[in-house]
Amino acid sequence: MAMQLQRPILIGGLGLTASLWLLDGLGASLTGAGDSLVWAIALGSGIWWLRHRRSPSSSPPVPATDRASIETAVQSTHRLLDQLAQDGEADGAVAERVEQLRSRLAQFTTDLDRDTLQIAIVGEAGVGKTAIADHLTQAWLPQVSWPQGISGVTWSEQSYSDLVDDAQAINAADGVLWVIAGDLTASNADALAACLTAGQRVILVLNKQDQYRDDEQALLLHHVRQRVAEHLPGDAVVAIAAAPAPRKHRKHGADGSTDETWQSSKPDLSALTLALTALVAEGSSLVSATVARQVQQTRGEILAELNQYRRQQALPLIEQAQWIAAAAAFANPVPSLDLLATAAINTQLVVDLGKVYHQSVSLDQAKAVAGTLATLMVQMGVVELSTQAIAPLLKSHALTFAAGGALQGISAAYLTRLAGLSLVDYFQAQSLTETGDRPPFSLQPDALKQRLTRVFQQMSPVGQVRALVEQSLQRFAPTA
Ligand SMILES: Nc1nc2c(ncn2[C@@H]2O[C@H](COP(=O)(O)OP(=O)(O)O)[C@@H](O)[C@H]2O)c(=O)[nH]1
Ligand SMILES: [Mg+2]
Repeated sequence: MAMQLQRPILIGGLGLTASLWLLDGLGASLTGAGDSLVWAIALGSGIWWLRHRRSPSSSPPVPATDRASIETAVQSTHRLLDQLAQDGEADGAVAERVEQLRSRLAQFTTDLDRDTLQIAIVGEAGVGKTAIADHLTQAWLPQVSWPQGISGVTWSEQSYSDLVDDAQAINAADGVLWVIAGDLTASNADALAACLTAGQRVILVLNKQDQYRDDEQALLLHHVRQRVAEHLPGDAVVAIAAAPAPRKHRKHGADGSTDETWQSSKPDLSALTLALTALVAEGSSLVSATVARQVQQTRGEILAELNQYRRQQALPLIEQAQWIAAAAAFANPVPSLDLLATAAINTQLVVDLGKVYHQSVSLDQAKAVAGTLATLMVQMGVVELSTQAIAPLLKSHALTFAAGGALQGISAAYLTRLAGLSLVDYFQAQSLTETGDRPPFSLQPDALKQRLTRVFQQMSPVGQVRALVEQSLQRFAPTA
């Protein structure tokens, strides 16, 4: 199979065909200097895609924390919730969830007047969380002078895995004591960074310092401070010993005998209490920052649920259109593959998907969207690339029916699905703005191209293409 590089090549697309060749052992047919360059690019783009896909999505900015901003955010989150309630009207589970989220939102407003600070003590098992809480309760709490509006502190001990399982619990804390007993592990560092970028106030506590020699202690503290310097000032990283182990003392007698005794060592939490006192002095502003974060997090949850719910409504529409396009191309193979792009994108699908996202798209607008999608697909070389991906999978299928029709039918299904999922992405971004308002539909070719590129990358892995081929063959292969 010779590769034709006539059209601008989409990054990731070559990765797709290359990985399919690899899988089906067709790479052997590639020879010559030109081809090895293609291979290098193909593999490179595939790797680029993998990396790109793994990079975390940019985190939202830390929200404003004054009362007025928080109340505005709560209002707009209620409006977003209205949309979820409206869409899921007929769905009991959605209605129940909406009520749950409503009462959570109402609670946030009351929470603004909370006068007890909540401090989470987070860390792996055995790092000394309980020892720290006990010591602070006994030795520090009684002598704190509380700022205005605050009258106490409650501790909550959180295991490290709570962070992953229950972000809400950690998010509810006004301050976090993040406890480690050695160097910061990679997974610990990731979770800590997530906590900090969410705007959480953290004191990083290096406990069990009695287990190190003085010079090691200094080195470790310096090292950890450097690692988190981007997020945390030096005085928010403290070294302590909450419950130091007893030390062995040897006394040498005049007669040459030795006498060993165990002496208890005093806990040293002075660096921690200093940092904690400074944190607590910030008073009620810590509480409002927490509420602002919680509102933002809830908003994100609602948005995700709304999008998921709408996607559930959209997918059957796409599948229906996909099989209609496939059946038509099976029965009547079009001569040029480029035409597939035009044939595959159904204007009715554009209108119907618009409805799911509360966007009223006129038939003329739908035609324009379909036309733009088709042009983009041809320009991006998606049509050839997908056909090149599908063809070898068909060959390996020892099926006797006409390969031409099958190839075009499956390509039509693939392209319709690609177009449909890109539209879902596009409508999703268009229909939800920060204020919760619904802007009228407008066609933005650049944004559409971005979505198309992304969805094409997502649909490229060989497993995905293979699944579609299997599904198509099951539907359309003549049964013996
Ligand atoms: N050597 C030493 N041991 C400590 C220190 N802090 C706590 N420990 C011990 O570590 C063990 C676990 O402590 P604990 O507070 O229960 O940890 P948690 O699981 O994080 O709550 C206990 O045996 C503590 O006595 C410390 O500073 N130095
Ligand atoms: Mg404990």
